[in-house]
Amino acid sequence: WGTDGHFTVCRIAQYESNFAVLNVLTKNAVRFWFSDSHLQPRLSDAASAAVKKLLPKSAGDDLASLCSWADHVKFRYHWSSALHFIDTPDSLCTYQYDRDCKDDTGEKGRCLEGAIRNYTDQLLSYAKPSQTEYNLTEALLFLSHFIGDVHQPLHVGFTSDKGGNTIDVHWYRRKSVLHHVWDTNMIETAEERFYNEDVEGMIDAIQQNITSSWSDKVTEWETCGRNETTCPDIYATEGIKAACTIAYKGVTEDSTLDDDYFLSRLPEIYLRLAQGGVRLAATLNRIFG
Ligand code: DCM
Ligand code: DCM
Ligand code: DCM
Ligand code: ZN
Ligand code: ZN
Repeated sequence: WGTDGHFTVCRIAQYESNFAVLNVLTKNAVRFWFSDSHLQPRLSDAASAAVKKLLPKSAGDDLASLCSWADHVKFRYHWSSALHFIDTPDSLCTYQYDRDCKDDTGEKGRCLEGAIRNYTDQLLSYAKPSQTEYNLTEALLFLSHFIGDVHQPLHVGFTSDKGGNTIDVHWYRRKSVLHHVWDTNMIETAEERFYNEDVEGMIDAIQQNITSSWSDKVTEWETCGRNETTCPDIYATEGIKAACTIAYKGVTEDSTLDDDYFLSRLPEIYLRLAQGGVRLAATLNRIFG
């Protein structure tokens, strides 16, 4: 995702409604009156406290403000650029860790799933700080970013087109590539058309969906297997399926993508941003217990 996609995923994960803030202020009195589930924050008290403790002061307790940090350090930390995606075999539309999770030199585990597992493990050492050799602030920022990226369908795309990066298209009248359409163009066009150019309006709309039409699915999104802290294999498998049936579908070199494509694919963008936010929160809750 581009900046606004990552911003949205982290904002959904760290969502604190005004009522939730009021809850903390007045403890249980208000909690009793406004106990509807959609007014509850998604992070547990322990996870919320850990996130605030790990964030640098400059972030003002706002995880979303640093959700794109991992993209800004790709050059400083050159080794990290291979961790933002997974390449799967052309046209197969499946993902297998053993087969696919490697970088372009063939080194195993160097992909999105490996990165999510690695930074999840690092953060599990938060409980015993004297023993940890890791920078847990960076681990939190990497994990929050990568759980976002694994929900961008074309970050689990085909190998030969680099997840749609080599597929030239027109986004309305502007030149783009299919990957960028999904990272950025569709989100920005939605903000311009429906939300007065404001990412917050789009986030509100997605939050509304989570608590209404998707409310019966949220528990399933949050669930991992027994004893699992996070489930990047599930998220990546969903990603390549959505890439095949929705993102790549009907697109060829030099396609013009406009209202037909935008309006039919936008619901998938909202769904994946919602799942990313809900699962980031669920993962952090399991990590910080
Ligand atoms: N922000 C963002 N995208 C926007 C608007 C805001 O990423 N379209 C981020 C930038 C700041 C934070 O939200 O980190 C607060 O923004 P503001 O000062 O505009 O409220
Ligand atoms: N940001 C954004 N859109 C905006 C303002 C900010 O995407 N309108 C992003 C850029 C930075 C992050 O938010 O990566 C932090 O912004 P700030 O420095 O405003 O806190
Ligand atoms: N990307 C991808 N699959 C690849 C290569 C890159 O999904 N095989 C992603 C990472 C960035 C974007 O595409 O979000 C552009 O990558 P880069 O800046 O490395 O060209
Ligand atoms: Zn991308
Ligand atoms: Zn990324």
